[in-house]
Amino acid sequence: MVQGCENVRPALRRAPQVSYRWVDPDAVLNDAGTLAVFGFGTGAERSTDPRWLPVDLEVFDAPTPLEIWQVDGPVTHGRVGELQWSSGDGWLFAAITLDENLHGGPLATAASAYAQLCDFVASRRERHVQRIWNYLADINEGAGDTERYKQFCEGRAEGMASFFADGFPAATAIGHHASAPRLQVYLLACDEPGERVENPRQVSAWRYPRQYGRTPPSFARAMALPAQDALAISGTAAVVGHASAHEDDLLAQLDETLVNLEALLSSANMPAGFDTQSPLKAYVRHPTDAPLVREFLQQRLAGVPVLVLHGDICRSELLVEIDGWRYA
Ligand code: 3EB
Repeated sequence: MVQGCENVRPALRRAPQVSYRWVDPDAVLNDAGTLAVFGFGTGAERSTDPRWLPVDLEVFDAPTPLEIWQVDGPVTHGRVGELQWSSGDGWLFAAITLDENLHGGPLATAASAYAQLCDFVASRRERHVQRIWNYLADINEGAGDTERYKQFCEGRAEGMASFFADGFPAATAIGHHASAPRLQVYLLACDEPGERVENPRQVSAWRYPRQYGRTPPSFARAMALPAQDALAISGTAAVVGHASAHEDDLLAQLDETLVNLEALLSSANMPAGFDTQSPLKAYVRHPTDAPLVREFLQQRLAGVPVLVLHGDICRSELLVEIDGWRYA
């Protein structure tokens, strides 16, 4: 009998547990296994811990919960240059917050953020990026190819260079309303690859036609994490094919978004629907729409934890976008 090591595979990593909790950030940061803690809006507390990230998006609910990522086992953390990071059990959190005024506009800032993040991840054992979040100011400012989101897309592609030649991670890109033009990018990576998932109802974003910009958006619709025990779902809106559907119709856009989310679950062989363990975020363009979005989600996704945030979607005709997690 031939004994080889070719069949020996490392144990696949259990997905980080993502939850929203109304707790004291310092207490959570003291818990073993805390990989990252997110606060939202201008009221968010400050901490120098590299696992703490105050996100520039306001929440429509009070009191505002924290978002917490937990892994099995001890976590180490640090800062390198403008980056903050933490790692544990084969998982890596890394984040960068850059002021556009110091980097020369949305394109150059995105290029710098992505170059720094990719350089850092390349130096790590956890080099398989699963999921990225991008928050930038005034995302729909500017016309045509000069729209800030399109400039961001060009800078992102430039900064990534060939790092994602095998395929893009899942992502979200949302506009914030903070007073400073900050770009925040944060990611989750693993020491094992995940599996990219596309939505058969939608043209893959990196194949969008020219009308959406010179550089198509660099993201997959979802990522099945290495152990296939969780699906990381990208920002999902009322896009069918490559076109925006139901212009100016909030409820129809919400309906279409849920159809897209279900199509993704099915495409990933995940059980249909969302449950109490599947935290989602809804990004709402107009604050006056927030109560209606909340009511719709309470009816259609009863019991599902949904954080409703004030965020602009990268196409100005889209009023709402949803992202999040589905655990198997
Ligand atoms: C869309 O489906 C909506 O640029 O990273 C969703 C998720 C969208 C991620 C990104 C953009 C991004 O095209 C927009």
